[in-house]
Amino acid sequence: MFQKLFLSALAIASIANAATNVCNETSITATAQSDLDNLSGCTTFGGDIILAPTLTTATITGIQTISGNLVCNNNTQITSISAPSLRTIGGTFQLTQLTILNTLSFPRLSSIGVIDWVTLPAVSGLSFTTGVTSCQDVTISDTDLSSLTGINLTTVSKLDINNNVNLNDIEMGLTEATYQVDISFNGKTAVSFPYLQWAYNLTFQDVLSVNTPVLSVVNASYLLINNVFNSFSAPNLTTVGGLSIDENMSLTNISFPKLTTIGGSGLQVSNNTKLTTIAGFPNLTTVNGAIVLEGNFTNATFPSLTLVRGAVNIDSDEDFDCSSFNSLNSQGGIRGNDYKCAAASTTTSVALSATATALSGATGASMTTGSGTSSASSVATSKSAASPNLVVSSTGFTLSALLAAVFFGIF
Ligand SMILES: *[C@@H]1O[C@H](CO)[C@@H](O)[C@H](O)[C@H]1NC(C)=O
Ligand SMILES: *[C@@H]1O[C@H](CO)[C@@H](O)[C@H](O)[C@H]1NC(C)=O
Ligand SMILES: *[C@@H]1O[C@H](CO)[C@@H](O)[C@H](O)[C@H]1NC(C)=O
Ligand SMILES: *[C@@H]1O[C@H](CO)[C@@H](O)[C@H](O)[C@H]1NC(C)=O
Ligand SMILES: *[C@@H]1O[C@H](CO)[C@@H](O)[C@H](O)[C@H]1NC(C)=O
Ligand SMILES: *[C@@H]1O[C@H](CO)[C@@H](O)[C@H](O)[C@H]1NC(C)=O
Ligand SMILES: *[C@@H]1O[C@H](CO)[C@@H](O)[C@H](O)[C@H]1NC(C)=O
Ligand SMILES: *[C@@H]1O[C@H](CO)[C@@H](O)[C@H](O)[C@H]1NC(C)=O
Ligand SMILES: *[C@@H]1O[C@H](CO)[C@@H](O)[C@H](O)[C@H]1NC(C)=O
Ligand SMILES: *[C@@H]1O[C@H](CO)[C@@H](O)[C@H](O)[C@H]1NC(C)=O
Ligand SMILES: CC(=O)N[C@H]1CO[C@H](CO)[C@@H](O)[C@@H]1O
Repeated sequence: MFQKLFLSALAIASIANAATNVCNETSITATAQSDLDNLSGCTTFGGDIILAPTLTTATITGIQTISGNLVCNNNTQITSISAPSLRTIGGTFQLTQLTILNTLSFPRLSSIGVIDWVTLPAVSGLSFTTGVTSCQDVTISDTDLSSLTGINLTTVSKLDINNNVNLNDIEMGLTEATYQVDISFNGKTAVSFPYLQWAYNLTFQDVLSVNTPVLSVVNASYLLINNVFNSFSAPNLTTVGGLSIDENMSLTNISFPKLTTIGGSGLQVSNNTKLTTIAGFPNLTTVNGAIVLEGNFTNATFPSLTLVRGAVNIDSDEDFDCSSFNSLNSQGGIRGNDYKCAAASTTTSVALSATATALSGATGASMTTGSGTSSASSVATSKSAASPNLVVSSTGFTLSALLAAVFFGIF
């Protein structure tokens, strides 16, 4: 009786020990389901699990934590990956080039180090019942997902969601994004981050709508390019490092009611075909970089703007009255090296090097001069002729050269 118990205890100890050994491998490559079954006694697997291209399905039973990575790459025959008890992947959950994978079943998974999913064209939904609430770095590209239901993060470093052509809805409880959010080239996606307070860098391209009601700071740049919305509002945004609103063909209305400061990357509003009035910046006082405005606009009003530390380049294909910018310039409010305002009927072009020098107290900068002549199609305005440094030019330099040199260098 005692001997029997003793032997059982030994047997249990030796099984536990064997389990511990296999559980502490730094990496296992599973070429068949039986290789995964070997690990079913491990509550925690200490290393990486790599699913080989020979697998057609994979089920990871028993394991609650994978300390390392879970990887499946370049497998053209796997249809399903599931892990009924898995809660945590400490490293990277990497899935790339899995052409017929259609089932990802991770009902208890809640925490992942990094999500890196690229080219999963048959993955149209996630069976993540509990839902992932912790992940610092997410890349999801080229999947068939229509929503990110099952992934709802409160903080993230990087969120890069691109080329998911059926993705029409992204909603997350994000409060801060410490490095980058880039939502580009998906389906016509409605993006909603109702709790997002700040983001280091934000890019939205090809999206249907953006809802960020409490966003107050974008530290670096905020890019809105090629989107489908006809109206855009950032109701609580006070500070942005740079703001670029380009080629949103349907856009008629923008609203940044609390925006007071734009940083060194400046402001660009370009080629938004239907944006005939550039308004919506009632409180913008300071731009620490350049301003570039291009397109079919007749008005551009910045009632509080007093200081632009970079250049100002305005190019309208319509009748546009440069006078408010001319007076900002003549009052010394434009500190960059160049000021140009060109419209269908008006061109004002000023090299400000000397002015900037005078204002900053520096020496040695030379004043750039234009050709000094007016062509038939461009009439020099006289509103800012009071400035002693004003040089009127119609052909002295091209806007594109200025853009390339002055603006894109900064962005
Ligand atoms: C396996 O890892 C666990 C936890 O890290 C540790 O307690 C145990 O001693 C390790 N066992 C072996 C055989 O390395
Ligand atoms: C799983 O166990 C079998 C039998 O013990 C062994 O042959 C195989 O190598 C193991 N697989 C792995 C990945 O360790
Ligand atoms: C997938 O396979 C291609 C071609 O065989 C190879 O170039 C690529 O590095 C592989 N990718 C991964 C992630 O293993
Ligand atoms: C995401 O999480 C937030 C809380 O962080 C919650 O309010 C929201 O309902 C969740 N959204 C979804 C779609 O589960
Ligand atoms: C911001 O994101 C854009 C692309 O989304 C990138 O090109 C740029 O380098 C980022 N800027 C910073 C300051 O991180
Ligand atoms: C970005 O802005 C937020 C909010 O003001 C601030 O808490 C954070 O430290 C800033 N991050 C960087 C890298 O500047
Ligand atoms: C503009 O700024 C002023 C002063 O900071 C503030 O009182 C006002 O409420 C702001 N306007 C809006 C629309 O936020
Ligand atoms: C705006 O359109 C003009 C004329 O087509 C082009 O030269 C310029 O590069 C465009 N700007 C941007 C930012 O796309
Ligand atoms: C200005 O509008 C015309 C048509 O009205 C369009 O062809 C042109 O592309 C527009 N220019 C810009 C920069 O959007
Ligand atoms: C746009 O400009 C025209 C002509 O300068 C002016 O009559 C009109 O009031 C302006 N509209 C806005 C919204 O500023
Ligand atoms: C609805 C709409 O007009 N969307 C346009 C936004 O801008 C891009 C190009 O800049 C167009 O391709 C879209 O059609």
